[in-house]
Amino acid sequence: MGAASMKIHAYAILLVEIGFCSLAMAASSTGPKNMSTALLISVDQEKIVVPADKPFITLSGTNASNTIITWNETGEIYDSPTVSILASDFIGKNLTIQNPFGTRGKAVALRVSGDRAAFYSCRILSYQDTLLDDAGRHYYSNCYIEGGTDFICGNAASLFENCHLHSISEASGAITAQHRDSASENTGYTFLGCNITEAAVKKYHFNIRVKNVSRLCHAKPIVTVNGMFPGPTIYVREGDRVQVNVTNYADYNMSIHWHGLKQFRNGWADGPAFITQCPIKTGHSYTYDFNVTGQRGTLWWHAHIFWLRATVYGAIVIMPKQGTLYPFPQPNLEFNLLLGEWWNTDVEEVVKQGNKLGLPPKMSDAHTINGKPGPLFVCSEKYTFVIEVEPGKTYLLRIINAALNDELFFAIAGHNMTVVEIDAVCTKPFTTQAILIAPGQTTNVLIQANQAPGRYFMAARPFMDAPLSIDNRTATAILQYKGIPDTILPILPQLPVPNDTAFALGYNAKLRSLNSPQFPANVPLKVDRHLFYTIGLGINPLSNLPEWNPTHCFLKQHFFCNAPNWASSSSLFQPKGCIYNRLSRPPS
Ligand SMILES: *[C@@H]1O[C@H](CO)[C@@H](O)[C@H](O)[C@H]1NC(C)=O
Ligand SMILES: *[C@@H]1O[C@H](CO)[C@@H](O)[C@H](O)[C@H]1NC(C)=O
Ligand SMILES: *[C@@H]1O[C@H](CO)[C@@H](O)[C@H](O)[C@H]1NC(C)=O
Ligand SMILES: *[C@@H]1O[C@H](CO)[C@@H](O)[C@H](O)[C@H]1NC(C)=O
Ligand SMILES: *[C@@H]1O[C@H](CO)[C@@H](O)[C@H](O)[C@H]1NC(C)=O
Ligand SMILES: *[C@@H]1O[C@H](CO)[C@@H](O)[C@H](O)[C@H]1NC(C)=O
Ligand SMILES: *[C@@H]1O[C@H](CO)[C@@H](O)[C@H](O)[C@H]1NC(C)=O
Ligand SMILES: *[C@@H]1O[C@H](CO)[C@@H](O)[C@H](O)[C@H]1NC(C)=O
Ligand SMILES: *[C@@H]1O[C@H](CO)[C@@H](O)[C@H](O)[C@H]1NC(C)=O
Ligand SMILES: *[C@@H]1O[C@H](CO)[C@@H](O)[C@H](O)[C@H]1NC(C)=O
Ligand SMILES: *[C@@H]1O[C@H](CO)[C@@H](O)[C@H](O)[C@H]1NC(C)=O
Ligand SMILES: CC(=O)N[C@H]1CO[C@H](CO)[C@@H](O)[C@@H]1O
Repeated sequence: MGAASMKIHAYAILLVEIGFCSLAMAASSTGPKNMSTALLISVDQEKIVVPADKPFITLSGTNASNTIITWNETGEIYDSPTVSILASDFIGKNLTIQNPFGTRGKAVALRVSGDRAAFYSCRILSYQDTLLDDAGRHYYSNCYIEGGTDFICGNAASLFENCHLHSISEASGAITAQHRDSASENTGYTFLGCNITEAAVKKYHFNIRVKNVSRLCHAKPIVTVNGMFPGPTIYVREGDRVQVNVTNYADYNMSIHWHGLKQFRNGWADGPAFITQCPIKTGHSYTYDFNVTGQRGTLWWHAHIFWLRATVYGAIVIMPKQGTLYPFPQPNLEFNLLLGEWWNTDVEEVVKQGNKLGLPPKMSDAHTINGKPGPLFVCSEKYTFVIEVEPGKTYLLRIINAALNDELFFAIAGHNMTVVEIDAVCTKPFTTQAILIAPGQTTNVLIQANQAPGRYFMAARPFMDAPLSIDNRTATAILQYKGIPDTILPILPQLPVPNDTAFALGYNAKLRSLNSPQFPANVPLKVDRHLFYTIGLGINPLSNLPEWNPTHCFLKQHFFCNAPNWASSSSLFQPKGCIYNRLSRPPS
């Protein structure tokens, strides 16, 4: 029978024989008018339509696991359904209805457009627009509905009771897309006692592309992932497997590092170019494949070659395992805040220039919050990042320091923060007016929208207590209470002064792992072997090493000292008798 679609022509006892394509329909003209129960055993390669003039039909399988109606088609939502119910008073029982087309387009499995339809113990499977719950009043009981995006859509008025909604989204696809036009329409979806679960394999596509971006009145081409700056967020759950297919369309060879993620016996997915892998050449792809094991919280990813991480970075959000709550008050909503740095000129040129002179690279032209410097900078007002909050609610901010070099203070005017997690490790919560965050570090804080509704600046500025010039201007974003007009001037927070060493030490001293029964700090207590390392950092000219012979300071280059012979603690910057190894030789 193949491509033919099957219409139900009469009140019928529908007898579907076991086996492919053999479909016998016994019309029962003598059967009771309102009762038409089909015993459906298996339908493969058939589309089923119950037309509008055939109400009171029941399709019933013995067991949804082996009563499968399947049809593979993509296209407009009214064309592709495997099963279309246009009649009223339809009942479906113990059926699997699926459209296996996959991820690349709309593919409806079940369309329900008749009034008073009910489905019991059914499985409805596809990816996009799985269940077109189109029009009428419907009831779904104990059904399993699977899809990737908008997988329950339409404008019906439906009750889903004790159903299981399973997302197989490859990124962050919506479960429902109810599309009533106005709030006065009496349609909508109600979910009662339903579960939501998601696939354990999360797939992402990262396309490395060059894009022109403008900040501080300067436009320049930057390297991005999927044209986004910052790049896309990786959402996973603890225990998930992640596959990120990185395809490089830029003129740089490239690799991506999953910062802070534990790669147990899986070094080839870690990302540092020339260390665990060859960089991905222009025009090539590489799929990073890793499991998220024993970690939950915020981490991030970034390019791991040259200085491309200046623009190639994004957040990794690891949710706790299904059914597990955060070990702190559940936030109403959460936001990612990625702190970064912007140079008006090409970042690779900045590094090359610095190396040529034996100097640290030229300082950045601005710090940024989610790629934006904020309205205290030229040409930046309309690009400011804003989060909208509602009074009385709790928010989780996932703060990531993606700046290349600077430790940053961060604060929100009028609002305290409760630190609950650092680098995907839960901490003993403490409240603070400002945080300090090192490059590469992440910090999760809770905030309460408990102040007079208004607009408040969130601000970041470096901490630097050595006599070095740094980009010390303040990047800002705005925390805005709902309904407050954009014309209200925000209030700036009081950040610690740039050389506030006391604040920095005091803040770091407060960091303690949560160490609860649920999130224990599993520190090995038995030491097998003691190792003693010292690390020195030289800022003085080293005349005995002529190959470098720098006349300026060395800070920001790395020197390891493997024969410790410190004269005294006061000579912190003058380790004597050491052998220096330059770790990060700049690309020549
Ligand atoms: C058929 O169903 C309709 C609507 O529920 C009802 O009014 C009618 O009495 C039923 N007829 C029979 C024969 O059951
Ligand atoms: C349904 O069918 C599946 C697969 O054949 C079988 O494993 C399961 O036990 C059946 N369930 C019931 C309740 O018969
Ligand atoms: C569905 O059809 C598409 C072509 O339209 C094909 O690429 C795909 O492999 C088919 N999927 C299955 C599961 O048959
Ligand atoms: C929801 O999940 C719980 C716990 O995993 C399970 O006991 C329950 O049967 C599930 N309910 C549905 C409707 O899937
Ligand atoms: C960026 O802008 C320059 C000059 O306007 C243009 O030549 C170039 O093609 C643009 N690049 C991209 C990737 O859009
Ligand atoms: C990764 O994506 C590229 C470009 O879309 C594709 O050619 C390649 O087959 C993909 N690799 C894998 C392993 O899916
Ligand atoms: C990329 O790597 C290849 C060899 O692996 C090299 O030939 C090429 O010059 C590199 N491209 C850039 C832009 O560095
Ligand atoms: C991830 O876990 C799955 C399931 O346990 C396993 O099959 C796979 O090999 C693991 N992958 C890696 C990269 O460890
Ligand atoms: C913030 O914390 C400080 C110190 O604990 C406290 O004095 C202040 O009242 C708090 N402010 C708000 C808005 O909760
Ligand atoms: C910021 O740095 C400049 C020099 O780069 C210095 O003149 C200025 O005083 C600094 N501002 C603050 C607040 O430290
Ligand atoms: C911090 O900087 C200010 C000037 O910017 C200076 O007056 C003060 O002495 C510095 N404090 C410390 C502890 O270095
Ligand atoms: C085998 C199976 O899943 N049977 C189900 C058929 O549907 C009824 C509800 O209508 C369930 O109670 C059965 O468990």
